[in-house]
Amino acid sequence: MILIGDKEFYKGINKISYEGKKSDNPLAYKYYNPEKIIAGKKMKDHFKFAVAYWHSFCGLGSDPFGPGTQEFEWNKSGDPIQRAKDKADAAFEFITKMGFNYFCFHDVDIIEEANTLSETEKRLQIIRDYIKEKMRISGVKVLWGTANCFSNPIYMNGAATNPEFNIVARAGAQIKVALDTTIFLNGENYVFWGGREGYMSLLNTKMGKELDHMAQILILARDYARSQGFKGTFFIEPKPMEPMKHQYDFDAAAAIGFINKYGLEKDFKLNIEVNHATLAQHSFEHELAFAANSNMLGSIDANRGDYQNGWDTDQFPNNIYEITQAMIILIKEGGLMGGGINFDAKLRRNSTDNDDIFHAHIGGADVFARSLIIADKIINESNYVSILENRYKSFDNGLGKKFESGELSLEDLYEIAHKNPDPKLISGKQELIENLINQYL
Ligand code: XUL
Ligand code: CO
Repeated sequence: MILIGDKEFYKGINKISYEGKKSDNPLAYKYYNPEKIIAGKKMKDHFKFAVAYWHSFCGLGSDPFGPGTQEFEWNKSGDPIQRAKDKADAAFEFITKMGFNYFCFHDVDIIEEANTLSETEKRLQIIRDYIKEKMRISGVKVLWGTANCFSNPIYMNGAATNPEFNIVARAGAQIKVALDTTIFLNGENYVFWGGREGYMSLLNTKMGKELDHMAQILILARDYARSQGFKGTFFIEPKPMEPMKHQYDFDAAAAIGFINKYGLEKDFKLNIEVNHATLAQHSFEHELAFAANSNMLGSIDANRGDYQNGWDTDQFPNNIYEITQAMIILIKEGGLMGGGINFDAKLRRNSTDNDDIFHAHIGGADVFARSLIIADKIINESNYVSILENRYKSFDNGLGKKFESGELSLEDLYEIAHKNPDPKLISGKQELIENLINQYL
């Protein structure tokens, strides 16, 4: 098997390389230089950029008002197995032309679901062999795998949280096969996004029971995967709504509360997605900081939302201000715990040329690279870190330090407050810091 055979899908597009910011070649990286070292690590190791199989090779661009607009060459065969192989050919051609090392997939992205569970499993066993060989030749790896337990109409009332046991069992079966597939492909991590794990109306919902069931499925999945030798991390991907009105993994705070309540904290971290954060009325950096503070910053689904509407538009990232703030957190945290940057983003419905998907990913990679460089400068060359440290310096020694280490009682605070009846008001310097960040953009 050769990687790009007679069927070259992205004709006329060569491997994308780094040409620097003076280049006017739209099919070149201006900032993403995989081997360049920033903050002690190669760029490619900071990011571990991954292509999302579902958006880039499956999604045809349909919306509630009309069908898809993409005409993928790899969708033409009448045989589902051949279609899946052609799709894998296109995927590996694209990923290697981008110079990326990873992809992420749902079970039903790499092969179309058949009419029965067992037929789908048979199909998966064929395509996983085919994909594994392509991985071997190209060196491309799986950042994470997952089960799509939300598209099939059988999950309309939920998967793990379905009120009917037989459907919960079906979700369990599907997750088992998705884990088998991920492990077979040496997947580094495994994701749970609970698209239908939530409810439309509380009137027909026993919330506590559903949460217990969701945890039970995660426990079973973890124990099974570990028994099969899986060493990677499990990620929960929070999202507040869409498709359900209320989703249980609303945001990082809710997911962390859930993980801790059910004792899953050793095996589970978070996969934070930009547009999910903004749907939850948070900023991306808020969600990253919240996850990081609980030692749960596992991975990132990179995209962006739209400031003028309230749904998951999954646009490619292009907001340098937003991503710079994220990169400040990433550098300070020393990176992601096992994960990487997965472009969970899709082209607009009217972006239908062969090269559009390249422009989209080049732009995304360059925004992350440029933001990383800026964040590193802000941390090392500006006085940003010292301004922040200085704000909390009253806890570095003396009574503040004693408070932090639990040596003061509430009565002690009472005494201290009475000895200092007039504490100084200290400016937060927000505008100064905002200007400082802008100076480096
Ligand atoms: C949905 C979403 C999913 C997950 C994987 O909004 O982000 O694609 O990333 O199921
Ligand atoms: Co996602």
